Amino acid sequence: MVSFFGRLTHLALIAASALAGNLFDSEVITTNTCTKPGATPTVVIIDADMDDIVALLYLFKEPTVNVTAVIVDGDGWAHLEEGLESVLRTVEFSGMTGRVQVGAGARYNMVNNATHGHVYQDSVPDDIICGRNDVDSVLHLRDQFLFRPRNLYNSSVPLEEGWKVLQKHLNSGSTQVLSTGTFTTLNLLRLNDATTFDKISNLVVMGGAVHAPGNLWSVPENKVAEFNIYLDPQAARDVFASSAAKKMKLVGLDVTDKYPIERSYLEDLAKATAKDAQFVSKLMDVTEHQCFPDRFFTTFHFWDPLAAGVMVDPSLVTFDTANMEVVANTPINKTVDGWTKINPAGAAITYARNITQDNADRFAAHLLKNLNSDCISRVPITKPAC
Ligand SMILES: [Ca+2]
Repeated sequence: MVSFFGRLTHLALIAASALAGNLFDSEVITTNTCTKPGATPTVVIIDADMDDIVALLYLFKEPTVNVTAVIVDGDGWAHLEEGLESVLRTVEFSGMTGRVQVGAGARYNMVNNATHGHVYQDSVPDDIICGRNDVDSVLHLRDQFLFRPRNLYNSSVPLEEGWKVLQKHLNSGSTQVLSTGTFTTLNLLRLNDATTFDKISNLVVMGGAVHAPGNLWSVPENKVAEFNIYLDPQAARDVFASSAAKKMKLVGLDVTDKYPIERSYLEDLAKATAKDAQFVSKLMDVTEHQCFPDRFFTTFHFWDPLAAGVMVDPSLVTFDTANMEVVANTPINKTVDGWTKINPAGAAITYARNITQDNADRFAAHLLKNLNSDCISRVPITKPAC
């Protein structure tokens, strides 16, 4: 455990690199005209890590996607209430307040729900630099979304339960789902209302490692699992084996590992004029220098934004299909649980197998184009003189 003094040191270190100033020096009226008629209504399920926020900023400016709801699960990289606060602010920052419903997903995965334990969820360290406590506030950059810190979660009406929000939106026509967090909310809907769950027409998931090695750096005995699957492997196992299997496209480490971020890209982000791009530029600056010093370009990837990009344009990647299962043992077996394992007895799952450099460049350009689009206007509120 890190001492309180150590914790302060972490915060100071991160805050020191975030002294680039606020994005706004006054209150603003934000108007989003990005979504075009005919855009596909879509529900997004996230765990409010920093790349989830980048994916949301990208999608809120994507003309072909109409995000109607965002559900935050609290068994991933941010605590539930803090993740919800981050998303509520991101929605406001993007001018989507009143157009996007935010749902309060699960606090615990399927194993921990009854006991309030920490099995699997303890793979996300709380108290290290850029651990859960820092992700909670989007690496302490959240208060720069707007001039003043807000407290939207505590001041808003109670949020509806995540799986019920998913249920409602599937029943009102939003049948495309992007999942960039755990599988808990998806599985809760499957358990509570299989008929509505079956209405999902396109499920794009950032998750899994079919041929690539896993990425559980905090669980060194496990070399095969990817975080989103490992954090609730029982839920993932059951969704993979369900009616959703034939509608699912996995965008996992097999392709995200092949899409490195380049220095020149960060330089282009830093030169961008839209506030959204400037925010992501600051976020990447902190991520590079505080979270992954000396190894950012080999370790950090735009995992969730790429999955969002593949939902927008599936031609970015080549797909393959394999029969697979998600390994989830009782009692748990940390060395293999969460593995998206090829198994002839498993369901046929479509997964992104490869991405060419040309297509990686094409997505990088599209991500920057969206983030730097001027389709969100922010007009300062002029206050009457006293
Ligand atoms: Ca995520």
